[in-house]
Parts: sequence; structure tokens; C-alpha cells
Amino acid sequence: MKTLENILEEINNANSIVILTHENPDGDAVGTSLALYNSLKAYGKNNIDLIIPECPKTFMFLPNAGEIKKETDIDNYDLAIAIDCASLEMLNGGRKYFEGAESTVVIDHHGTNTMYGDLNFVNPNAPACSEVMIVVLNSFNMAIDKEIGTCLLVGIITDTGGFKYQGVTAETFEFVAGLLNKGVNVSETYRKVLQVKTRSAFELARVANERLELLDDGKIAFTYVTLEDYEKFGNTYGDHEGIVDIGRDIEGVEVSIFVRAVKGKGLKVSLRSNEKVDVDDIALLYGGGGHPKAAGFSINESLEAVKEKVLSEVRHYL
Ligand SMILES: [Mn+2]
Repeated sequence: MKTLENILEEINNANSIVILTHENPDGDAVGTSLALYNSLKAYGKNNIDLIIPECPKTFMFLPNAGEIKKETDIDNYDLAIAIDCASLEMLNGGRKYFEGAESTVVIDHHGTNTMYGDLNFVNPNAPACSEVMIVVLNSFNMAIDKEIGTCLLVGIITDTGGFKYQGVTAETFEFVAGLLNKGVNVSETYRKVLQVKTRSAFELARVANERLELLDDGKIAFTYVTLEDYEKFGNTYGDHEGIVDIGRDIEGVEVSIFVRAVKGKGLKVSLRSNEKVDVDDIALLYGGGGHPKAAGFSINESLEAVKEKVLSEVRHYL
């Protein structure tokens, strides 16, 4: 494919490369960007940085995760590659590196992607950016070994909720079969990223559980956590993962809404839907994005005001 040939040419021509991903990074963001980082290093690219300001602890077991940087003082990389990120705004802290780079590439799977790179390789049908990356690495003839495969698997299992979301395809299992053949340990990786919870994450989920309200005849689930909760339990990045699914998994719920406070950044609203509502339409109204059944946005207003607004939007679509 021409776009991929052009991307490889940019990689070959670049002396310095930076890899970036979206704010509040999840397993797909970290796993896919780390897979690319490890692949490009194996390819012989030594002057390369992977910048993730707030990397969740859960993913620190991945190969070379210790090399992830929070920031650098380089503002003019030859090439910036954004992974799993739908828009320039969502790069957040990474935006300055992207804007300062000589050339830019976007590799993603969000239907809401704004095509903000010089070159954009986006497949909205892929349930995880990791799947897009497998296609990219195969086309570059870059070998996927056990270590890189483990990074990619983390992306697939987190973005598909452990192979259970609607976006999963036969290809998803074919990709995973390929990773198994490379020696990737699926059950161990699955347990580490989807099942084991830190104590602080458990405490946060317990509070969210207690506060969960079922509204509109049980069609809408709503819950939230505050900055005080985070302080009380000593939570770190990523501890909220999975809380929004508590509501979605209750029988009869169509839309699950989870609001959490983010220090210095107002509120982050996560939306999950079962069948009737495409929640990315709602997220787009507030400058966010995502997928039809999983989306989110940030907003700087009081919890009560946000709750009222989001509920009225959801009711409109129900
Ligand atoms: Mn993703």
C-alpha cells in the first residue's frame, strides 16, 4: 500500500524519531506505541524516544517500558508518529513534539480521526490500534517476536475487553493465533492487564460501585469518582480502568456513564453503550471522540452540571 511505503520512507530518512500517544493512555495506546518503539529499535533506529507522560503502572511489565520518557527537551524531531490518537488535541502533552517535527505520521483505528498527520494510516474497522500495527509491521517486513507480540497483545485484549466487544473479528483471532505461534503467553498477559487489580484500584471501584445509580428504568447507569477519592486511596494513572464497564454489564443498561475528576483538568466523562446508542456522537458534541460503543470527552464544569447535560443527551438518543 502506497501510504505504508511512504511511511517507511519517512522512517528510513529520519535521524530522530518520537513516538506519541493519546492522553490518559490505555493498554492499546501503551502496547501499540511500545511495539513500534521496540520494532524500530530492532530495525536499527537508535535515536528514538517514546514519550508517555502518564503511563499506568499496569503496563510497566512490558519489554522496555522502563525506557518510556515523560518528556524530552527536543522540540524538532525529524519524524513524529502518533499512535491510537484521534486528534492533535488528544495528544495533549505530546502535541508540542508533534507540531515541532519535520514530518508527521498518524497510525490509528478511531472513526473520529481528523487525519492530522502528513501521512495517515487509519483503519476504523480494526478493534484495536494493535491490529493496525500488525499490518504495518508486516508490510515493513519487521519481525514480530515474543516481546513485540506481547506489547501488541496487550493492545488487542484491552481494547476488545478480552475479546468480548462487538468489534472483534475473525482477523482478531488470526492475529492472536500468530502471536501465540511467536511464544506470546496469552493467559499470563490477560491476567496481568485485565484481571489483577492494585489495591488502590479495587478501593476506587468499590466506591464507584456504591455510588452507581440506575436511571430511566435501568437503561442508564451513572457513577463517578472525585479527586478526594484518588487522594484517599493513593490512586495512580489508570486505576479507573474498567469502572465504566460495571454499569454496562448490568442487565437492561443501554448506556453507562462514568465521570472522574482529573487533577487540574476538570472532569473526564467515559461512555459505554450496548446496542441502541452510538456514544461517539455524544462525545463529539463536547470535543471528544472514540468509537460507537466506547467514547469519552473532557469538560470543565461541576459534576452536577455535567451529569445533567450528559443525561439529557443520552435520553435524546435512547
Ligand atoms: Mn485504541
